[in-house]
Amino acid sequence: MYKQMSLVVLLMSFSTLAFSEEYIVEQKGKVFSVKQLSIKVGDTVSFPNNDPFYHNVFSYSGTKKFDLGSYKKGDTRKVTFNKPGVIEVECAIHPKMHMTINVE
Ligand SMILES: [Cu+2]
Repeated sequence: MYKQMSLVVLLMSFSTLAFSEEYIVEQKGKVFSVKQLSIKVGDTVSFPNNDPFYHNVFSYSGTKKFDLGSYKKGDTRKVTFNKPGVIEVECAIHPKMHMTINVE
């Protein structure tokens, strides 16, 4: 009986983790597929490159600094956001590429 109860507790903690979501922001035609994205703390954003040339997604935002490096068509890199705030996302290769992520 005791063993069954601890199993239930374990399953519940796993299902809490499953609430974090993954979003996709495509890079195509030298733009991000969305200009603005609202997500929750713990969510992940995937940035697939669907252009026939390299992109380099990065952010200088204090809430979440990252640099995914340059990567080619068909590749994707991910970022998990663990703090609330506003994150400006840019591309190091194409200065006009820009989007904002709101982490709540
Ligand atoms: Cu780019």
